[in-house]
Amino acid sequence: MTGAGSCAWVSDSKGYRYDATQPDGTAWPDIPDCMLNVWETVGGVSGCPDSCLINFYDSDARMGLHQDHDEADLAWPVVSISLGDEALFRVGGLSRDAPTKSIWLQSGDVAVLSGAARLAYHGIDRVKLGSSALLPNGGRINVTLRVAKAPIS
Ligand code: MD6
Ligand code: FE
Repeated sequence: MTGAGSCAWVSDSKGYRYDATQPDGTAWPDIPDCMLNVWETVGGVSGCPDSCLINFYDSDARMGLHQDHDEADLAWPVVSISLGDEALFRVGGLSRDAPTKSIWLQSGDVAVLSGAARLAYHGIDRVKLGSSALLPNGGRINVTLRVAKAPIS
């Protein structure tokens, strides 16, 4: 896991949070323009994300059902870009026990959680190793763009 932008996600002995610096105290790199372009194209909002999370999944990585609710203003969308091996994405409703649907996300697919779906429970059930040739050693990279604290103009 790593990040970019004016704040990104860290986990340490103090817990999980958005932080303005990396664990070694240095600033996060800028969010790449190619990622900002995706946000502009699909986000449907004016104002840029201040936070970009970059997660690597190996063949047995999973992400349990969760809501993205740690951002200051939930009116902003979350935009998620899938790269590399296909992943089985499960999305449900506003309660953990609501019915869910599953969809295979392929490299280049973009998922947006916004509006009524902004707080939908979602997760990754599995990654299909070797289903994409993008990464030399396989696996999947998920990039999520968010306005975590305040939009960048
Ligand atoms: C993933 N995605 O695709 C995990 N969150 O690896 C997320 O947790 C996610 O796809 C918010 C909005 C879209 C997402
Ligand atoms: Fe999420």
